[in-house]
Amino acid sequence: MYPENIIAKFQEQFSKQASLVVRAPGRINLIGEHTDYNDGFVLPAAIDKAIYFAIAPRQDDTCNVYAYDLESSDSFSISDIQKSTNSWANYLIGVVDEIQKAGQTIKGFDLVFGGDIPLGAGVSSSAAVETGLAFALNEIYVLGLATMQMVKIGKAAENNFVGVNCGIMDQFASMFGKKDAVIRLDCRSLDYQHFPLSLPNHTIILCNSGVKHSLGDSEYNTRRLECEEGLRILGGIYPAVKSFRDLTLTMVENAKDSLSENVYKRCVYVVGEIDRVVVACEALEQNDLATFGKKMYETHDGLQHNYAVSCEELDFLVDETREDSAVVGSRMMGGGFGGCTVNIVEKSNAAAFLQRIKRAYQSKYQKDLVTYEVALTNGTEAL
Ligand code: GAF
Repeated sequence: MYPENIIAKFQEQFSKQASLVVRAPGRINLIGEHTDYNDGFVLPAAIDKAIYFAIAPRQDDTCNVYAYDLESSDSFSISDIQKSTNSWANYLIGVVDEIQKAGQTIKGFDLVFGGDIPLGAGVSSSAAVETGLAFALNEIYVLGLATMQMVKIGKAAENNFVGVNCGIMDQFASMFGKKDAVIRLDCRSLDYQHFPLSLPNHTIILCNSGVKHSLGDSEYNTRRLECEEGLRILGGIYPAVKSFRDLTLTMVENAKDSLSENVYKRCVYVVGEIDRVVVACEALEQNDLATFGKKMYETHDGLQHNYAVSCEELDFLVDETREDSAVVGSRMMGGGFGGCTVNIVEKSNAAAFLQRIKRAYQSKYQKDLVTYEVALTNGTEAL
């Protein structure tokens, strides 16, 4: 049971006690997909699935790290930062690198980490690893980093060391999560607001397609480049446009002939999605779940047809909910090409929904559908 197993493993591995235990949660995102790196809005929340860290400082430059769930260890020096052949270790090494690049002085550490965030399921296990280590190093070496700085260090580790050009949402949600609340983040100004999410009659269920396409990371980076190209061309046509936030669908439509078909579709999606988050948040404030759910379906349709980051299994899972009156909204979540759908489902009908969708998935793909009912929790914290 986490984190006791992590703490015990630390003792066994290093024959001493950990000086700090940290919990860094995964995240869901209710709406606002692929908008974070396009200056848009997102609506994520930290969840009750997390990576736990047992850590102690060392006097020398050595970092001994052990991945509990993978039963794999690695070792590196803070004074000789290089990529590891263990891909999991690169999330940690990247954080150490970015902390040092930020001008902070640290020494080595001993670390055991692991948790119950499903890997490759689009619930940000990697961001949790990054923010958790940034938080832990900030504590044990009393660095005095602001919370947003730690978020940026985690993101920079992923961008510069791991090589995924992600936006800020995942690290932000893992760090800034709050119990029973979603967070509306303006990714341009980094202003944010916690929205209490009280769903007395509904529950949030993730359906894990179990699919992880290896092309996901490279396609993610390609989408970013397509968006940059779109913005560059549209900025040339409309000189006042500095960001996707300055565009309307009519403006994109009127410039259609200047854009390649793919770039046009990406721009239509992004401009539409930024607007959807605004409307969905207003609906949430008015307890208008029906409108919120409708926006979730529109997001999925956009991700499937215009942004082209869905896959057959995710489309199947969403389509299965469309005629189910117990489901308010459903869509693929996260970067795409696999992972989970997020569903808002009536509590009283949740069991029947789960039984039906699991049976349908099994019969279509001969695969067990793993599902999670999630609760919204605080962000990264010392235990
Ligand atoms: C991944 C990225 F890490 C996020 O920054 C975000 O872009 C998301 O995909 C899509 O909304 O989780």
